[in-house]
Parts: sequence; structure tokens; C-alpha cells
Amino acid sequence: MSKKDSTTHGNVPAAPNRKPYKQAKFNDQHVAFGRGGEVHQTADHEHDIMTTQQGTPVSDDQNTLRVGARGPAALEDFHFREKLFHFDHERIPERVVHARGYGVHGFFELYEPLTKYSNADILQRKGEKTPAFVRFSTVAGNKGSFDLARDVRGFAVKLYTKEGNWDIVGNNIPVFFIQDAMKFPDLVHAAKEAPDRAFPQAQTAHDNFWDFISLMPESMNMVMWIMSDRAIPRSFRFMEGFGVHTFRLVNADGKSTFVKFHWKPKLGMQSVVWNEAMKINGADPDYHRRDMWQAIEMGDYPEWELGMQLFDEDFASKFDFDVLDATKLIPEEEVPVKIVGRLVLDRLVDNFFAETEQVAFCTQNIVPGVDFTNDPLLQGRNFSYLDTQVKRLGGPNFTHIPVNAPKCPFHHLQQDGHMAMHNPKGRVNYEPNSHQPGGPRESVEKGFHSYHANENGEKDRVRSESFADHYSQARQFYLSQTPVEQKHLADALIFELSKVEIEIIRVRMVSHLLNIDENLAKTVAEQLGMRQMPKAADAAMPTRMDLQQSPALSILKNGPDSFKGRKIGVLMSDGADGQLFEALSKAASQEGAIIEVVAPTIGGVITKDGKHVKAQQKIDGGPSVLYDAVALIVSADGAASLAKMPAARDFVTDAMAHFKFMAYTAEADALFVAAGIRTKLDAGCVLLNQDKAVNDFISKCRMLRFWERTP
Ligand code: HDE
Repeated sequence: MSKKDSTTHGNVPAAPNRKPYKQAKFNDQHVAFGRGGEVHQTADHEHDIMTTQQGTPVSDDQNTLRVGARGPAALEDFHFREKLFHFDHERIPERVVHARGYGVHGFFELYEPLTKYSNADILQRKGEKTPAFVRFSTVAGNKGSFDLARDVRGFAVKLYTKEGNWDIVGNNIPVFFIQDAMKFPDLVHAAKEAPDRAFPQAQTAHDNFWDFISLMPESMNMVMWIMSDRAIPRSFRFMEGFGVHTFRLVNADGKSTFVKFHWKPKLGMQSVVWNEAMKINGADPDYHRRDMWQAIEMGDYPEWELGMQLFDEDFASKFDFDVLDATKLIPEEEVPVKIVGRLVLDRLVDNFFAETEQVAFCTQNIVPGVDFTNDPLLQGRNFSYLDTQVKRLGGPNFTHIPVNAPKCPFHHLQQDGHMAMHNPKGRVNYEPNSHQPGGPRESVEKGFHSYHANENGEKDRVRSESFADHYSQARQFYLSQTPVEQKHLADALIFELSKVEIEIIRVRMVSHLLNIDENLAKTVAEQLGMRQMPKAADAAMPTRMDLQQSPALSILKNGPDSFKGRKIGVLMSDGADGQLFEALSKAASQEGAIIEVVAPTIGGVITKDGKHVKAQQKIDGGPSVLYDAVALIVSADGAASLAKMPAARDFVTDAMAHFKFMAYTAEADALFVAAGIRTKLDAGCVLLNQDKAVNDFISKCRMLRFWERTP
């Protein structure tokens, strides 16, 4: 029997004396060691006394109340039971879609009054700031999935206006897969993991998804978008947002103007390449949320401008497609985007669960001066969101949670239900009443009025014929891309369809592609090893060949011509040129870019002039996929030892393969030789042999990628 056992064995009663036998100070905290050697951090004048949820002070948070040191636990240990009970109930159902998300606070600022179009209070006063909460998300993956799935990104904005909360629950893609909300559960079931095997997760590269899609020609426009680089954004900061549906703005005279909402990132758009996305998911599954966190922590607040495409019934009736069809967009070249304000994200949440997880966006949260249209997808969403919040948040009082509560005064007579926090005070909980003259009453003048639309028609389950053209805008999108983007799109289709096991699904998809662009269809068929070309799919309407290209649909045709907000990974070794590193750091910071040092050890490096440079990453954890551009500032000895490390060789080969700009010192040669790229260095690689070269490198980086390297 051990010494410890001998003192605590059998019927020896639990020591009544809880006094620890040893006390020490560790990291400035009073620490005591218990009888079993366990660590107690005891309260002193600087610490609060731990309590139960009921406020009862806790004396021991390490040991369950038990009968004898090795005896059974006592049921009366209310602290233990409360702690475990609460832990057991920590999870709430994750969102059915958009489960993985990241929310932050900010504000919206109006540039000019829009009184002409809308009497919404938030749109009346130039320069007025309205608090906002924004949650970005992926759609298909579960809450713990990785950030760089090929997927649509949610872009949901809650505006806490003075006349109630206005939620613009949008995506980073301006069109959607389906036309009628009836098909949403099918779409989502098909996209998420198969119910029997529970894989694959967070991706559409599987039979069920493509089976469904290939049977839904209306999804073809959206298919082009999700196969494009829009579905693998470099970060939330570099993507556009869209309200997708046509909404209405309504002014004080009751006049309606149709509107489509756009969020335009101030830093421009940027995406990663697919091979990079797959590697980022391994290296940093939290890549997007970390990026948002870091930007706000550094005070480099992400910003978007709110744009509106405004148009009237006359335009709507002449437009090539139905403005109520969410699988179509209105090209910006036809109805320009009027910039009306900016959204700045400047505050991280205090607590992820309380805010990001519990935030409840609802499309039906609109304010006076804004209204819905009959878009059948939007009408369905207006039912779904409220319903889903009740399930997720457990009752009708989710608006009592601070992130969901309006920030303007609100007065109603709704009461009770789970977790009611603020019921109406006093005797009156009904209206009309005579007890409470000042109590809440409707206001014809200030209240929300629906737009006086004149609706009539036969009651039927029917799809409008004006929704029948499924291919023309898909073709327009494809043809509006640069050759590099078209190649990425074709490669994505080939990748995804190569994961489809059932051949007929692949064939069906190629038959749709034939209605979009013949060359695209041929490339995909060839790369899928298809021996025979199928016939084009039967189309409800023939594809229009006359639609003009829309340059606004391309990422690469639209700048940003700046490296601001981007990140350079500098691979360094001992003996590296410290002055060069300082010059590069200075040039990067003047551009608004940031630098991270990657080194053989996390302890950093000592430069040739004896200075210590801190590292942010050890080479194995800091692959070049995490950076927008890379630099190698190494000594000859350093390069020789890096050359022996697979992670260092991958650092440079990946940077080249992912079209990144690379700066290097002549001493890096051994690493290039070992990586097999010495003869492949090109105009995207800048030798840092003079001061000017640092600036050359930064100005090249403004192009973001050296696409000329594309084979
Ligand atoms: Fe959603 N969608 N959706 N959706 N959606 C949800 O609401 C739904 C659609 C979008 O960060 C759910 O709270 C239906 C289009 C975003 O919390 C659910 C239809 C667009 C978010 C729901 C659509 C979106 C959601 C799941 C077809 C872009 C995340 C959990 C008619 C315009 C919001 C939840 C957040 C979330 C239903 C289609 C955007 C189930 C029925 C189109 C950004 O209510």
C-alpha cells in the first residue's frame, strides 16, 4: 500500500480540514496544493469568489463531495450537479444550413438621404451611423467544418435602426440554385452529407449533390458561380455580398422602387486557387475567421459600401428575365449600382456563443420604407427563418437576447413563454384597454404599411413561364470571365464531377454544359475521360446567344490594384540580411500590408548584424498557402539547411504553383535547387539585390497573382 493510500483508505472520514498544506505563487496567482496534490487557485482581494449559478460561494472546485477519499459521491453535492447539468446542456441545435459562421459588430453610415425612394428612417440622414451585426458563413458544412470549402458564403447583416431591426440576409453570390422555396429542403439534403454514410461533409463533390443539380436545370446559373473562384474567397474581407432577391423601397407617398442590394468590399475582391484551398483547410481550418479576427484586432477595420440597383416597373417589364426569379441577376452594366453608404466592422464579439451562435437573422425583419416582392423564394424564406429560430433558440423570446433585441424603444403586449426576460409591467396585457392610456397603440402615421400592390390570379401550383430560361445567364457569366477564370471554372467542374461515382450523373451535367458553352462542355467531357459526347439537354427555352458580356461579373477584371490588407510570409534564417528585412517591412506597412516571419524555429532568427527577429510561424506550421505573397530572406547556410526540410521546399514550390509573387535574396539559391524550381523563376520573382527591388516587389504584389505563370 502506498503512503498516500495509507492515509486515505477505507473508512477514514474525508478530511474536514480543507486547508491546503502548501501555498505558492504561480504566474501571480495564489495557488494552493490540495491534499492529493491538485491545484487550487484561491480567491484573494484581486479575485472574485467563485459561486454557483444561485450565487452560493464555492469552497472546492476540484473534488466532488464524497464519502471517504476513495468512496462514493454524495448526491447532495449541488455544486457538482449544477456544474455537470449546465455543461450537459451547453449545445443548441446548429443551423440546418450556414452552421459555420463568424459574427462581428460594426456600423452602417449613410452617404446621402434616399428620401426620394424610401421613408425608411435609416435612409434619411447623411452621415448618420446605425449599429450593425454581420455574420459570415459557409452553407453546407457543419459547425466545426473548415473555412475553405468550395461553397457559397452567407453575408447576413442586421441593422439596428431607430424603427426596428432590418435584416438583409444575403450571400456572396447574387443568384440562387432554385426558384421556389419548396425545393430548398431537397437542395440542402442533397448538398449535405448523405444520410446513410454521413459523408462527405462540407463539400458538394459527391453524387447526391450533382444528381439533384443535374435534374434541376434552373440551378445552372448558380452552378457557374459556385464553380468559379467566388466560392473560394481569400477571406470574408475580399468578397462581395448580395441581397439576391428583388426588394422594394417605398417612399412617403407610397411610391415603390424595386431594389437589389450589393455590398462592395473596399479592399477589392480576391480568391484563392483550389489547390491552395485544399491545403489551407489542413494548415489552418479557421483561416477566414482568424483573418477577420486579426484585421479587427489590428484596427484595420473591414469595410464595404452598400450599393443599390434601383429600377421601376417599366424596366422590370422590359428586362430580359423576370426580376422575381432569384436564379437571375440584373447586370450592373444595365442598371448601375448606386453607392449609398458604408458598412464598417470594428468590434469583435465578447462571446462567440452569446452573439454569433445566438444571433437570429430573419428575412421578414424589415422596416417601414422597405418591402418584399413576390419572389417565391423570398416568400418561402419569410416563413422559414422565424420558424428555425424557435427551434434553435428554444422559444419565442429569442428577441430578448441582447444581440437580437432592437436598440430602439419597443412596446408590445406579447408576454410569457420560455425564458421571458421583460414582460409588460402592470395590469394591462391586452389592447384595446382603458387602464393604460399611455400604453402601446398602433400608429397609422408611423407604423409599417405594406406596399399597396394589386394582386390577383388563379390559385394554383404553378411556375411562371417567365422563369423558364435556365441557360442564358449561365452562358453570360461564363463568357464574362477572363481566360484564367474560365480555366478555374472548368477545373472545378472536372474536380467535382470526378468525385461523382455514377456515370450517368456526369453525362447529364455535360449535357447541360452543352447548352451553356460548347467549348466548356468539351473540355469537361474530355477531362472526365468521356468517350462519347452526349446530346445537349432538352431546354425549356433555347439559350440566348446575344447577351452582352458583363465585366462586373469577373473578379480579375475588377482590380483592386492594391496590396492593402494582404499578408506577406517572409521565410528567414539565421544570418539573413536584417536591413533588407526592415526595408521590406517598411514598404509593406506603407502599402497597408502586413508581414509574418516564418523561421526554422518559433524562437525566430538572428540576423547577420546580430539582431533578433521574432517569428510568427515555425516553417512546418507556416506554409506559403497562408500568404498572399512570399519573400525569402536567408543566408547561404540558412538556405542549405532549409533545403533539407520538406516544409521549406513546399513553401517555395507551392508559392510558384499558386501564382504568387516571390521576392528572394541571391543566397536562396540552394533552396530553389532542392525544390526543383531554380530554372522556373520568372517575372513574378524579384531578386532583392538593391533597395529599389523592395518597392518593385510591392508594386508587383498589387496585381495579387502572377497569372502569366498559368501553363
Ligand atoms: Fe437561407 N436559411 N434559406 N438563404 N440563409 C437559413 O436560418 C432558407 C437562402 C442565408 O448567419 C436558416 O437561422 C430557405 C437564400 C444566410 O445566421 C433557414 C431558403 C439566401 C443564412 C434558411 C433559403 C440565404 C441562412 C438556417 C429558400 C441568400 C445564415 C438557420 C427559400 C439570399 C444566417 C437559420 C446566419 C440561414 C432557410 C435560401 C441566405 C433554415 C427556406 C436565397 C446568410 O431558416
